[in-house]
Formats: sequence, structure tokens, C-alpha cells
Amino acid sequence: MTDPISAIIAAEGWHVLHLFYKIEQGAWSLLSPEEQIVARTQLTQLVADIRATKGAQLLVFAMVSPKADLGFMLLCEDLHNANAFEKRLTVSLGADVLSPVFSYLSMTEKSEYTTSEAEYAESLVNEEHLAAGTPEHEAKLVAFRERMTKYLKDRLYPVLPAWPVMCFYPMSKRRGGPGQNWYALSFEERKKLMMGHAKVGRTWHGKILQLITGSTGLDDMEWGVTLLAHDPMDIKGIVYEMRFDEVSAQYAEFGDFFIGLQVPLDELFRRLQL
Ligand code: 76R
Repeated sequence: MTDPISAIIAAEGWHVLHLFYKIEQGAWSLLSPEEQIVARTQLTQLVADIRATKGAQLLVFAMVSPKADLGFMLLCEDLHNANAFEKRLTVSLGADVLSPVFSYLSMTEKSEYTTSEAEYAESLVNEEHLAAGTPEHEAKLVAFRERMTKYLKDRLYPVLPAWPVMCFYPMSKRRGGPGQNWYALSFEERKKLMMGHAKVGRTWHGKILQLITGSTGLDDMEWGVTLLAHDPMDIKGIVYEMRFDEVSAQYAEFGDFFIGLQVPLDELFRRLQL
């Protein structure tokens, strides 16, 4: 059957849902062993269906600490798919087994502060003394375009790797009194500050994969921060170091932090005693 509802596809970027649940062991224990097999099969099949859907990605986490037991990060091109998959994931293990404790809706986005081609071309002339139109200047521009194409793809349409440790938290930029309102700063000031932030961030390349997703108008805070790492010490390290960076020190406000581990489904079921 063809879907009569037209897809909701943003002009740019994917929809992202972070979904965290507690397992209600009471509800689970009411299921017979046969029903429990059906429930596990249902979730396994749904995960496979989502992963086979064009423009959809799903990461599954065993959540650390009793804040949550099970987590999903769902990325979908079509908001209808995100919505429908979310509803199915929530009931996939049977009625009342998964009890939502936290969810967050955001969208992948490119940065407002990215260097434009015109700015880069100007910096080649002024800082690297490569006159416009020369082969050296042209070659640098070609390399710049290639870098930008990859950068935009990574930010808007990321393919998230299976790095085991995931940290998620929502954050906003402060709108406090004088000198404490990010949104009252000029674009130039914000850009300068963000360049400092990016410089600190880049020193974590290879250890931390950050995905910043925007949520103004979509959820309670302004961005979702998803960090993937191999070593939890790098999560602790980057978040600590960022606290000293002016952008975070002066302007950042944070929501709750969640830590999850990417594990295969069979291990997840074992660990959650399902
Ligand atoms: O776009 C890029 O990837 C390169 C430059 C860059 C931007 C524009 C960048 C780099 N970030 C950008 C934007 Mn970031 N980032 C955070 C946090 O805990 C905290 O104090 C803050 C949470 C971390 C840990 C982090 C890491 N970043 C943003 C934005 C949007 C702001 C806006 O538009 O006003 C937020 C909210 C934000 C928050 N950042 C990096 C990192 C890392 C590791 C990098 C380097 C990425 C790399 O080059 O590998």
C-alpha cells in the first residue's frame, strides 16, 4: 500500500529524536516466556526495518546509571517516519514495558559561522598573498570547495559511527542581563567567539565526534549535543575543557546529561534482563 501522506522533508537537514526509557520490570514479568520472545522479536524487527529505511538511521544504547535503561537516537529525513518510528519503538516491547523518561527533538544543521568562499578567497589574498586568478589561488579554492562539501555533508547528513560511548545533553546560549546575552552580541563577536570554540574542539579530533543539532522552536533548549567517544575520559575531558572556553564559560546553559553505550541488541536484551 502506498502511503497517502506526503513526506515532511526539510529544505536542509534531518530530524533527530533522542529517546530514553526505563524498563518497567513489573510489566515485563507479567508477560509469558512466549510473549517475551514475541516482544524481543518485534523490537529486533523494528530496528532492522528502520535501518533499512532510506534516509533513516538508528543508534541503540544501553544507558548507564538508573536515569534511563534503554536509549535510541533516531535520525530521519522524513518527520512522519521519525514520528511513526518513535511511536512504534515505545510500544515495541509490549504495553507499559518501556516508560519514557526523556526525549529530545532537534534537527541537523550547518553552522551560521562557517567561512564563506568569498571570505576564504579574501583571506588568500590578504593573509597568504596569493593574488586572485593565479593558479595557486585557484587550487586553494578547489580544495576549499571539496572540504566544504564534505563538512556540510557531515553536519547535515551524518553517518554516525559505532563508537561505544555516547553522551547527550541539551544546551542553550544564555539570554541574561547586560554582557550575558549571546543573542545581543553582534554577528562578528559571535563568530570570533565560535572560532575560539572550534579551535578547542578540533584538538579533540579523532577522540570525540560531536554532532550539534538545533532545536530552537522544536524543544525546550536550543541545541542537542551528541558526543561519541571510545573513552569516557575524553567525554569528561572535553566537557571540562569547554567550560573554560569563553562561549561555554560565559554563555552556556545545560540540561541533564545522559551516557549510553552502543551495544548489539542481543547484548542489550541480556543486560536489561529482557
Ligand atoms: O562546525 C564544525 O564542526 C566546526 C566548528 C564548530 C562549530 C560551528 C564546532 C566545533 N562547534 C560548533 C558549533 Mn561545537 N561543541 C559544543 C559542545 O559542553 C559544552 O561546553 C558545549 C557543548 C561541545 C563539547 C562541542 C564540541 N558547538 C557548536 C554549537 C552551535 C552554536 C551556535 O551556532 O551558536 C554548539 C551549541 C556547540 C557545542 N565543537 C567543535 C566541539 C568539537 C569537538 C568541535 C570540533 C569538531 C571537529 O572539527 O572535529
